[in-house]
Amino acid sequence: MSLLNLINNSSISSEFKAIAQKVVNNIRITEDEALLLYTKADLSYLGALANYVREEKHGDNTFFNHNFHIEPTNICIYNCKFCSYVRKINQDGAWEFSSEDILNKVREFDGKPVTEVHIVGGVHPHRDLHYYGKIIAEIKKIRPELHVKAFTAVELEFMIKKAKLSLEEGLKTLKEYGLDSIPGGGAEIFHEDIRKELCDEKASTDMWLTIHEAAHKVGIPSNATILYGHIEKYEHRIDHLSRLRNLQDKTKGFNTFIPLKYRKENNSLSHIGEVSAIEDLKNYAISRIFLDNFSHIKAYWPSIGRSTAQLSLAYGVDDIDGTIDDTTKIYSMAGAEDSNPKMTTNDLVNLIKQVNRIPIERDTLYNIIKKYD
Ligand code: V47
Ligand code: SF4
Repeated sequence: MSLLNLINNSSISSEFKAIAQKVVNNIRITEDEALLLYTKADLSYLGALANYVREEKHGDNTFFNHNFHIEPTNICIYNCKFCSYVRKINQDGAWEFSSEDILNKVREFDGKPVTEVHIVGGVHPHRDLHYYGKIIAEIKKIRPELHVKAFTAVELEFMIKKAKLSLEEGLKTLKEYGLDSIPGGGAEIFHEDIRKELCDEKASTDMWLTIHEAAHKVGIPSNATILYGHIEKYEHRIDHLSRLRNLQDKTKGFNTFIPLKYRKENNSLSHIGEVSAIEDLKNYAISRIFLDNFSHIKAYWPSIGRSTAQLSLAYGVDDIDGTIDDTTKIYSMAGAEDSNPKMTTNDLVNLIKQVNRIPIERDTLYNIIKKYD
């Protein structure tokens, strides 16, 4: 259904017509309206509205990149309840790669057309900013043009503090070592009541937002995430979106928003189960409608599976991340569909073309590398 039909459709209530009217007129929706969307709107209505916003911003263009992940360690001082990945030093299943192991992982991609390395891991008690900074500098020597997107705000807070620098000094120093951007992890849920329940020990909401604001100030762009589908309520998701929308108004430093569905295997929240694919689509759509100042909404396919990622392209999503090349364990350990997440360029292009969208290979900052039409 087109958006105009939707607005004129007599079976749609006046409150939903008013929201659609606002979206068409480029007027931002309120938190109360977002709550109405979460609690009362049909999925078909949400899809039409989110797709309108997506097509106004990007037409049929659908982005992906050639990337790989390095997870230097799963040793972490924290104990987030949703985490399936964390281990303590000497515990079974713990790993830590040496600097040389990490550099060898980069060398494995010699001659392959990757444009980005995504580096995140646990918060290791003995590693500071200079340890990781020097590794980034070595990566840049091996492959100067490779974009280094590294370290969640949670890792950054710890490594900067350990090096006894202020946030701004720490971020500037990492930039000098070669850090190009910051991924969106560690955001989880900003609402303090829920954050306290899930991950009380690690960087607070204010710290996460302060680090991203400071990064934007020193010229380091970043991403943002939400971890949804566990103990939070819709009000908490809206509060999260609202805090991100406010910061983006201030800095314009976020590239993309990535909703991450809670996956239940091998962690201490397993008993609560997972939300449905319908809930995933609804959440993508409302994120797209609410975050009017974010250019991109990304469905990270290793976290939700290829089918839902493909469906999400009709619910506001315009980006499905990258080839990954079987280099991340965060989601396979938490029970996601792909135990060895990896897609070839052909797989990604076909997945996008099958739903009549135009695949675009991008770099991390959304410069177009190749259009597959
Ligand atoms: O912060 C951990 C999440 C995040 C589980 O910026 C879980 O481009 C679901 O942030 N179920 C790290 N999620 C991954 C991340 C990310 C991924 C892809 C792209 C980008 C980007 C960022 O993973 C953590 C946490 O929110 N996570 N455990 C779990 N059981
Ligand atoms: Fe550590 Fe990150 Fe797992 Fe939390 S989510 S325990 S910070 S690795």
